[in-house]
Amino acid sequence: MSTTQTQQVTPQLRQWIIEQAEAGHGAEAVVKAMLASGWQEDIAVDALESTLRDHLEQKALQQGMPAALPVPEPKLDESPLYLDAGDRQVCVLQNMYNPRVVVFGGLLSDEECEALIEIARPRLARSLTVDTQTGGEEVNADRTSRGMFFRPAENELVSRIESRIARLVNWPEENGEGMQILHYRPGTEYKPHYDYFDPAQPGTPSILQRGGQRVGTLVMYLAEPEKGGGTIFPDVHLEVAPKRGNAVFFTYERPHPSTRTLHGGSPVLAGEKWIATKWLRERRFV
Ligand code: PD2
Ligand code: ZN
Repeated sequence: MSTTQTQQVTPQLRQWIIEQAEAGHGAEAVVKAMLASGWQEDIAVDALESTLRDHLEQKALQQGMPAALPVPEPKLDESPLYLDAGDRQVCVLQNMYNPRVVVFGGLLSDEECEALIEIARPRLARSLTVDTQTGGEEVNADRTSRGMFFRPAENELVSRIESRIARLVNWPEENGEGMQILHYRPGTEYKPHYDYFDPAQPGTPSILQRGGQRVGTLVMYLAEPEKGGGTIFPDVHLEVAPKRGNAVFFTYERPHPSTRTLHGGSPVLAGEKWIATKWLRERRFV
């Protein structure tokens, strides 16, 4: 076949790809076999990725899992060291695919971190979590920090950071919940949890009316403790250091533990930890 013509991916080819994967052949071997049969590389790779993604999704639905949703995604396909976030170049320190976790360096300047803390400080109260029974808010023993929420675009600083985040992770600014600031003193923590809303809980439908599911979380470190206070992902034994100006970003394409996004703020042992959290929804947050 001439390489200028578009090669058509047939149902037979898709079936063959699934059979290869089920027989335990890795992606590289399958693409190599396709190239040897005359397939163009970009078409072979696309066919492999889309076929296996659709196949896995069908299996997930058959097993009763919630459907996968589109998620925010930084542009990391060519492994750049820096990403252009509009008004700032942000460093990519770590990139993990399962769970989907990216650690950013230098997302915020020291001045921005300090200014967020100073504006938030007089407005702090004991942190609440969403009560999934009712959709309201409650004090939770698993979350001993103090916190406050900014309204979306509440001031110039918050608005600037929200635009930067939207550009960094390619997700509409209007889908973001108001930024939350949390302050942890020694002994306080946020025990491991998922950030998505559990579809089985009775309060979830009313929460979802405000913009659908949460699909991503960005935790930005504003002040670093001397010891402790890392963000942990127990399923994969990952701990992200709470370094000022850095941030950990993770996404969850379905509200299900298979995303391996169980995470927590480990106890602060010395010093004070301040973070800003930005949760991203499927749709415009209202
Ligand atoms: O403070 C943290 O590291 C942390 C851990 C888990 C924050 C959140 N979750 C959150 O704000 O959702
Ligand atoms: Zn969380």
